[in-house]
Amino acid sequence: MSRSSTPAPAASSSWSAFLKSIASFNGDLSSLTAPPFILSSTSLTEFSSYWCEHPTLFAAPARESDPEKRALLVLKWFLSTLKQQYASRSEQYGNEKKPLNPFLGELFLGKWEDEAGTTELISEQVSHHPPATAYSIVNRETGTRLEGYNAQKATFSRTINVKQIGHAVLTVPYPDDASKAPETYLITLPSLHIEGLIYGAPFVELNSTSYITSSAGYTSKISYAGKGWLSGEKNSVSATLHHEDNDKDVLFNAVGVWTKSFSFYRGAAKSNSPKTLIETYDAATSPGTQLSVRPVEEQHPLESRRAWGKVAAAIAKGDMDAVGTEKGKIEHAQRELRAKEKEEGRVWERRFFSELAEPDEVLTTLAPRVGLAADGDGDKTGGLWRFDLAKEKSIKDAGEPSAEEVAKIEAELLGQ
Ligand code: HC3
Repeated sequence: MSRSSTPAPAASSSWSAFLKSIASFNGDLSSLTAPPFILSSTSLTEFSSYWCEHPTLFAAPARESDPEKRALLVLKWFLSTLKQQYASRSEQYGNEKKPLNPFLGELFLGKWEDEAGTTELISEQVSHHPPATAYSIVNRETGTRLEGYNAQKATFSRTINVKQIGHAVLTVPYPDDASKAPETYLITLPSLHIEGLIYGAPFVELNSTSYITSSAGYTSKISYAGKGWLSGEKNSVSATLHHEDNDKDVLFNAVGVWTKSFSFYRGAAKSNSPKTLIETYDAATSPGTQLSVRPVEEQHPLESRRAWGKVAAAIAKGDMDAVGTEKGKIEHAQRELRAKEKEEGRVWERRFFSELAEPDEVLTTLAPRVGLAADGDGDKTGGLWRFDLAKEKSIKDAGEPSAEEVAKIEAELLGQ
């Protein structure tokens, strides 16, 4: 559906009903009943891959030894992820759809292979009520690791406004010096709202501010604005980078449009000139690396594309009865499983992530600088989640599940 065209008559009436319904919804996006034509067959667990469309930019800070330049490279990588995260699904026409709401334990696994080496992604739905997705992305060549989790809290006022809850932690080793403790960067997530709803052509605009602060003392403050917000161009971004010892001394700044190009300058924005320009990053001419995902038939039964395969096929055919039936099977099996667990006094064992019982050192030291709760907002995300290397090892050691195990999982967890 293009932004210039209005929805077809049948779609148009269900769209009006949808608009009416969102004006009074309860803040849980997964409970939104969207009309069929706005349903996506992609699950939210897949969105974790958006952090690493450019593995070379992701791994670049670990190849640099100067702390100030490392912090700037982290900012560059972060800004480069925005286009994929927030605009890749609807850049031109405004057709942001409603993603599939992952079931507890759903997985999305993949890897990128390019000049940065192998970079692996593990994404897992670690909570269903409230919905929260955790992820780990590791570049094997440099040891750079990103881990995090996120949930969304939505409110309605003029449009859908989404506050992202959660954070990410980037661990960046020093090049050729294993004795030096890696740096950690705490990354907060921007708020967003949906534009174009009234025209039946939704797309994401970012707003407010997010931060990246590091154990070496560098903090980036990133501000987002859109058309109609302040006075700016659609998808405007500006950022400053300072050291905590002197927050008035802006070491670098960046300015531009996150879907197009942005430039990095030395010093504060007021002195930006060709002389202070360091480089310009052009999102449009920076092709990303394709994530590779195993063929569906080789995937673990809880992997997203395999588990939702029948639902996705029904969405593609526009067969809404089949969508309802197939989704219903998974939802029913999941409800049964939760009831059984409750009865037996058990909880679902997450495969790759564990809930942190102790206060997290990264959060304790860095969260106060950027207004994050030191408990990682675990009460709103079903827990404070961290990647569990021991679990990853035991899964690797155990190897692939047998045909009997696959059939059991499909029956008990997915109702297949
Ligand atoms: C709000 C959103 C779901 C959440 C998406 C998140 C925040 C997920 C984590 C990623 O790292 C970044 C990200 C990008 C886009 C966010 C989605 C945009 C729209 C979607 C809503 C649930 C859909 C609302 C339905 C409709 C029809 C209005 O588009």
